[in-house]
Amino acid sequence: MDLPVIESTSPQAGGCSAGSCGSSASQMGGMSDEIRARVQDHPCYSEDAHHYFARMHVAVAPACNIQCHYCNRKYDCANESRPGVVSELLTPDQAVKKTLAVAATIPQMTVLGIAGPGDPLANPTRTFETFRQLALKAPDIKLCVSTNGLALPDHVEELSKHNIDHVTITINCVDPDVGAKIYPWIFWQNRRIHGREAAAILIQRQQQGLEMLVAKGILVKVNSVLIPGVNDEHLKEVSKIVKAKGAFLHNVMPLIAEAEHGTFYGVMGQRSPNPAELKNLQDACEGDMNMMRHCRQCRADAVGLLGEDRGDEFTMDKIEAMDIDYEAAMAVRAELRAKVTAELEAKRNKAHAPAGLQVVQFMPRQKTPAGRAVLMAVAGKGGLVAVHFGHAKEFLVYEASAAGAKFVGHRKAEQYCAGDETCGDGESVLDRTIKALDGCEVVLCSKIGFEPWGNLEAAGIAPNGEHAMESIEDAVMAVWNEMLAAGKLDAKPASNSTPAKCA
Ligand code: CLF
Ligand code: SF4
Repeated sequence: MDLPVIESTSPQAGGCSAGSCGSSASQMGGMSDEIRARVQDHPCYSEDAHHYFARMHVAVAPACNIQCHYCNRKYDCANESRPGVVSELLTPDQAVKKTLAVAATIPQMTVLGIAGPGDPLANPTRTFETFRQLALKAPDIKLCVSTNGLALPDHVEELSKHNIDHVTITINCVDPDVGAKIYPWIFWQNRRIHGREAAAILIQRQQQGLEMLVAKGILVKVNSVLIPGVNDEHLKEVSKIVKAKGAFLHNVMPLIAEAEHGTFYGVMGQRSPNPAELKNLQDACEGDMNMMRHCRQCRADAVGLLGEDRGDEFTMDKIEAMDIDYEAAMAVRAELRAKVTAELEAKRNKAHAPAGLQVVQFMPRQKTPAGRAVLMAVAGKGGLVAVHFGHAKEFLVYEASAAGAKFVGHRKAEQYCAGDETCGDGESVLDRTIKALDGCEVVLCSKIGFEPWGNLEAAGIAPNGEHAMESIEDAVMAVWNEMLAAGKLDAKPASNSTPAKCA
């Protein structure tokens, strides 16, 4: 079978009601009240929400109907996860019990997703039995699913019946020649199909599924894995096409390829993109599409806020011993939702206040030059500068400029205070953290020790502990305004190896 290459028709057309902007405030500001209500407590669909609300995944879907070169069956689905074995494969009954237990313990948990470890729609009986039970027993939890799309057109009707409002499709290409370099085979209509023909079928099914979901009014997020030299340039075209067809959000994620994972790409030495390459591509796609930049490439059994996995607290043996009062948990969750909704509304109103009201806080009083953009890393939690440098497992990266503070990604780190072991090549945990912050000129944290302070300065990164417990965006802009006033933003950064724009 030879299916045609899909071409972009009208990049600006389509049903996505949101404006094209990656920053959280404008993302939320550009959408209708109806859409806002549907995403404002979903941590993946709303950047604001991910500071407040948690998601969990239940690993009920072991099989897959395709092979991706970045996947090893022993590891979680790379569509929605970082590599790492799924601790426990669950039956639908166990998954429901686990969901109720987590919801009773973590009132911020508002979304239940099925994202592997294989493809949820290649395991429809297990997936839909889980959703069916949860729709009855936990009606206040949003249901979410992630799929490679091959079986999607066969299940759109069923998805809509279970009130599943959010679907993610992983679309890495719209050209079968590119697809043949990513997917060695698919299993479709009872036969294994290889190469370009396989990729063409997969692409056609993904696009058909996307159109069908949009026609049903289901919010579709598209995930794409950025594979340098394979689909990097091509993803701009993917972004235009999925936007034109009505996808709500595009999430470009970096390929994770390590030889020890045993994946084809890992073994063949296919490299992963660096943070600058990822950001540049996200920026290039942003003109046409809402971009998600806060994805943490979760495990298929992740539990908790994005970037904070609490899965170990909810193994089946621990759950069996729990006393679950779900009704009480529902009441607590409803209260929390109302509180956070009010907080987000206030934040949004502040972001969209008339320019004159914002000048004092955000905008420099000088006319021109406005000062260059600066990347700042923040050890943050819950939207605040709240984490000790040595305790940070990740840093949130913001781009500060005259236009405001824009979240552009995150960098993983090891906890420096958990023990500064030096590995074989003489590199310490602190060295690796500093390397991970490449391109950032400032680090904001609640506290920092003497040694890391000195090492960061030596690397050309200014440590800053003066804004502890302040709102991240306010703190970032305060530091940027200080740099502007001190004349530090006229020239290029002094010694840090990568320029501020990550390019
Ligand atoms: Fe899970 Fe995915 Fe639903 Fe979110 S994750 S099924 S949409 S509830 Fe979120 Fe995790 Fe990124 Fe996925 S941060 S990997 S985008
Ligand atoms: Fe692996 Fe997911 Fe690809 Fe299937 S769709 S091969 S589980 S990454």
